[in-house]
Amino acid sequence: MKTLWKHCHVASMAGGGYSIIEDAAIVTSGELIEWIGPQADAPTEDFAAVVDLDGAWVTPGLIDCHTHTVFGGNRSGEFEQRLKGVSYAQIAAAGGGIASTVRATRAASEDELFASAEQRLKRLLQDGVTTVEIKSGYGLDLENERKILRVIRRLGTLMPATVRSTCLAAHALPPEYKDRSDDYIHHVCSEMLPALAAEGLVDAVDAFCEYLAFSPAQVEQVFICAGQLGLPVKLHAEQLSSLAGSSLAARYQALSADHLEFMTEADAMAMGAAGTVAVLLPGAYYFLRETQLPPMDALRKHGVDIAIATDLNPGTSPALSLRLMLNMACTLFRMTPEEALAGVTINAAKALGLGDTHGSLEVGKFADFVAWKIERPADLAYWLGGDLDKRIVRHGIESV
Ligand code: DI6
Ligand code: FE
Repeated sequence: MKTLWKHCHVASMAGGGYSIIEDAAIVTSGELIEWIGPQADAPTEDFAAVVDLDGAWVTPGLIDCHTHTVFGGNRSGEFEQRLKGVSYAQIAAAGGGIASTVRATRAASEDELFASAEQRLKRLLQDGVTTVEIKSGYGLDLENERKILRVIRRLGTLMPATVRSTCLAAHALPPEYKDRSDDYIHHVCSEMLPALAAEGLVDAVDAFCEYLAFSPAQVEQVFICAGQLGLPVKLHAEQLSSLAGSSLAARYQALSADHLEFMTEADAMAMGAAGTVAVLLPGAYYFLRETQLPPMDALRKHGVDIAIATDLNPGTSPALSLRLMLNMACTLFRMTPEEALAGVTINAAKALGLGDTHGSLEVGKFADFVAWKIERPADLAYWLGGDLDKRIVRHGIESV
């Protein structure tokens, strides 16, 4: 079935910039874009449907390429404690932090995890997201990592979104492996990843490379295991310190390295040469009141594609709006609105290995787009949150 979507302006994001088409039209055939260009040049044929977009600005559907959307409980109580002067260390010593989310996630049923994640995912989708990556990482044993990954697959089946799963078993040390991180990494590589990959639950593998998590040597074991399983890798790197995790990620042709506040120019050079995408997470930077900015000049100098994501998680980035991250990326990291929009479209697609099918409005790609009632594309980064008037189309079908 072919549809003509007319009377609009398009920021196609083809090639990484706005790539604007004024007075445009789009022809979709089934799930894909069949034609896009000036409306005056549009094919004239008997379309099954013609939709007047009333002068809206059309962008690719937004892509949130880094989330931890599936988890039990929440940590607003810790947020309040910290604002009353309780330190992270005191909270962790009392069993708070990631450990408390692990306990809540292990205690929750698959249905309970699905129900809570569904509500969070609905907020992201209402904001214009059509593709989302969701990580495991709060189970930290085979049974509970499997439970989270099964929920992620169910969300992809039941929600109007493309959902990609990332196994982040190497997120934190589970209590049963206290002071035995090498043994846990061995368990992740010898038992957990092979089983979860064999069950078709994993699209990519991630790890947390940090002094309070896992070392580059331990991360490298996870990367080698992922390679043996034919799975691409990503990495939480240089969030709190400089361990050259992002250079390690580049050496393994990682899809992305994420956070990156403490990365060096050498890391940026390695990522640029490897084509590893830099995923910046301004929500975590803001929520933690960090002061070390990612090296934007080095990233630009070495041609590193920059993506932006919510990092939706209960501890450091309880963010339910990808559009708000656009504003934070501009206001805090000094990205331009054009760079920021590329960060949640074509570059986010590349960070998920989906650059050939998603992230820009080009013939042959999926017809995932949002028609926004805005003055210009920069409005998407300008307005702080809020629910902009929009029409969302995913795989050629308008969401109701
Ligand atoms: N970096 C983060 O900021 C989160 N995980 C990670 O690797 C923290 C997750 C949490 O605090 O629950
Ligand atoms: Fe994260």
